[in-house]
Amino acid sequence: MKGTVFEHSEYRKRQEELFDKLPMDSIVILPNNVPSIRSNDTKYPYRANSYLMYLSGWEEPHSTLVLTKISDHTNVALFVKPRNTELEIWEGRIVGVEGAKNGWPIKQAFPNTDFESVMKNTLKEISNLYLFKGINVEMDVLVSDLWKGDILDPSPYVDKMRTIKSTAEIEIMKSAASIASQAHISAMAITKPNIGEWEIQACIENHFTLNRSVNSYNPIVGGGDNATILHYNSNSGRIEDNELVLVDAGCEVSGYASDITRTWPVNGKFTKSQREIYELVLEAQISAIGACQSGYTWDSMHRAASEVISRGLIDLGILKCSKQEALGMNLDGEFRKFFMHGTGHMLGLDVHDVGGGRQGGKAGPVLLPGMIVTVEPGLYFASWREDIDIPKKYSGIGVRIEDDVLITESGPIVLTDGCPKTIDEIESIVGSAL
Ligand SMILES: [Mn+2]
Repeated sequence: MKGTVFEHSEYRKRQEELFDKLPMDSIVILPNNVPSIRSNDTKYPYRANSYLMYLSGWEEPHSTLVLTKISDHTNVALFVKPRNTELEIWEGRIVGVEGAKNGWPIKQAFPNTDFESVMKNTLKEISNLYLFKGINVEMDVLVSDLWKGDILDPSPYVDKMRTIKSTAEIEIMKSAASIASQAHISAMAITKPNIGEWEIQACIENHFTLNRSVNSYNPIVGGGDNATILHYNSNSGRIEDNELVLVDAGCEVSGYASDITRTWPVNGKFTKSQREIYELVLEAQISAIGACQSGYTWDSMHRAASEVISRGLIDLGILKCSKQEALGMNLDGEFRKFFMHGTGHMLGLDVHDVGGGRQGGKAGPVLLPGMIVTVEPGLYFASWREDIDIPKKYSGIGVRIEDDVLITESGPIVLTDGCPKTIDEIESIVGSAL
């Protein structure tokens, strides 16, 4: 049975850091995700809650982590599903109470059936109750029955910790980045005109599985106009000879995500119009990566990307307005018609990880060494949009380029730099495996 991803000392350090932030006589309750049904009695693949993995390394469902700090004495307890031979014959081995106590960074383990009675006693001694709400509805209801005071939210404390990745976390994220980079290269290499979007998806997922990782989100493979749908994921179209394909796919290794987008021509050669848009997005992306500096505010990368995009849209004759109108007072100008999302997000246990900011005109949090962010500007010219008036040669083009970037004292490190993004590199790889 598999144990924790990291040394126990790493989890204990995280628990201590949380205890330091809690007032005296506090309890933190953190249930695991509830398994969800796909169809009749088959379930979706189970994924443990990111906070629970972060604080304890525990992954089994029907479990709850409880941290208490009562007059200077701290305790970490886990309520778990008890061993059960009959159930284990069908569903696999269960770690159980003894196993949890011996193999996980906790002080006490109880069967989950004891949760309510243990809580009734513990709650008599505490004054502040923190609950990770919205993870398990039954738990939310039970806690509000047992506790009549305010229910506090512990997530801001842990979110702040989760934004700064440890050396061990960075190592895992490097490996997720490198597997996903290779997957994109393999997909480029088998691409040819008339390929099905699903064939590119299959190539990428095959690479993930062979490297013992899973999707960190459903891959987006959009050819031609489908590339202009931001969350397209039916991946069911064929891609014609002169079209681009946009592939947004990342994997998860030991709970940690990578997130890469590349856009390439299915026939291996960018047309002049495709090249103009691609080069503009690439310039914006490189400029935004340059803004991933320790001490810069969250909005810096979006500002850098938006400035390049705004200027470029004017130069290409797509926007017919001043630079100021294109950019807008709060990065909300005309360019938003074609670049309608943010430039990036935090990356970690969640693909859209905790601790980032909104990307409008607000400064947001300060970037610090150990943070990992994505940088992913894009431009989308859907041919079906009636609200835009653009040169016909750009109609049906969607381009996004996304890398995963580690902030360090000495500047940004692109973890996904194994994945080619220059026009020359891409043109030499597309179709090379055929
Ligand atoms: Mn992303």
